[in-house]
Amino acid sequence: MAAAGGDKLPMEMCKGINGLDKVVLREARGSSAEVYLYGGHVTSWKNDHGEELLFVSSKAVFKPPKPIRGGIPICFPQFASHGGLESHGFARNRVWSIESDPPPFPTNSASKAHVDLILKPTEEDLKIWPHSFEFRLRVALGPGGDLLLTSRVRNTSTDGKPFSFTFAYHTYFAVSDISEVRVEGLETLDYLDNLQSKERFTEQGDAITFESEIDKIYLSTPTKIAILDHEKKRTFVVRKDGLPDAVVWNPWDKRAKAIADLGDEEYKHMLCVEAAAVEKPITLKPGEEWKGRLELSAVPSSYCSGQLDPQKVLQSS
Ligand code: TA6
Repeated sequence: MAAAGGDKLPMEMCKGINGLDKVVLREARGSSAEVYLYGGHVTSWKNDHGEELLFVSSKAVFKPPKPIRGGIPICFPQFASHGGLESHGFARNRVWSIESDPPPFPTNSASKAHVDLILKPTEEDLKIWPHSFEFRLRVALGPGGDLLLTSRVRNTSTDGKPFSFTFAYHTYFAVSDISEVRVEGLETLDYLDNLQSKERFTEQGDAITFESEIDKIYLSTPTKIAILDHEKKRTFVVRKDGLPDAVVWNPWDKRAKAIADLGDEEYKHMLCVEAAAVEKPITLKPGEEWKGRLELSAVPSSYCSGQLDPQKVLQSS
C-alpha cells in the first residue's frame, strides 16, 4: 500500500520469505530496514543508495524453529552456551508481536520509521525458563539512515523472585573482504577467548585485523567501536548503551564448512561485532526494567588513502 502522493509508507507490514510476517521501515532520504516478527530479527539495513549493510547468508533458513543466519539475531535470555538453555536462548526463534502503544521511552526520539515489538513467554517457555518477562524491542531508522535498536526487559513476576539473563545483539555486518577489515576501539582490553576454553587474555595495542577464526568476548568496552572496511571505503560505527561487552566472531574457512546454513566462502563477507552483556549477567527484581541500546551508522571513509584517523571516528560524538 502506498501513501498519498505515491510515497512509500515509513512503516509497512508485508510477507517475507516463506510467508513470514515482516515489517519494512523506510526513511525519507531512502534508507530502509526489514524486521521479521520471527525472532524480532532485523534482516536488512540499507543506506540511501540501496546498498545492503548487513550480511545474511545465502543459505539462511527462514523457517521456524531454525534461527535466521545473519542480520541481527537477538540473543536472550542467554548468550551462546553461558547457561543451560539452547545456544543464544529462545528469543531468536519465537514469533514476536507488534505493540501499537508501548509504554513511553524516557527520551522520545522516535522517527516515523520505527516499529515496536514485544515478546512474552508462553507456557512452554516458562517450563524451560520459569520467569515472567516482557521484552520490548523498538527498531527505528534515524534521519541520516542510522539503525537504532532499543531493548527493554521487564521482570513481571508475581512470585517476588529476581531473574538474571545474558544478552547480545548478534550483528552480522556485511564486509567486502574480511582480510581488509579492522576494528578500532577494543585494543588493550581484556577478553574471554571462546576458542581457548573462555580463558581470559589481554588484547595487544593494535587494531584488530583478521586472518583466522576469532570468537572473543571483549570486556568493559567503550561505548563506541568502529569497523573499517578498507576495500569498500566504509566505516561502521557501533554506539551502545547498557551493554558493556563486545563479542567479535568470524568462523573462518574450516568452521564455516561445518555450519550448514552458511556458504563455504561466505565467512569472507561477514563480521559479527555484537554489543552484549555476558560477563556480568543482568539481574532484575520484580517490577524492574533493563534497557540496552544499539545505534549503528555507516559512514564513507577514506581510510585507505590515510585521510581518516580511526581515532577521530571513535572520539567524535
Ligand atoms: O557470538 C559468537 C557465537 O557465540 C560463536 O561461538 C558462534 O558459534 C556464533 O555465535 C553462532 O552461533 P549460532 O548458534 O547462531 O550458530
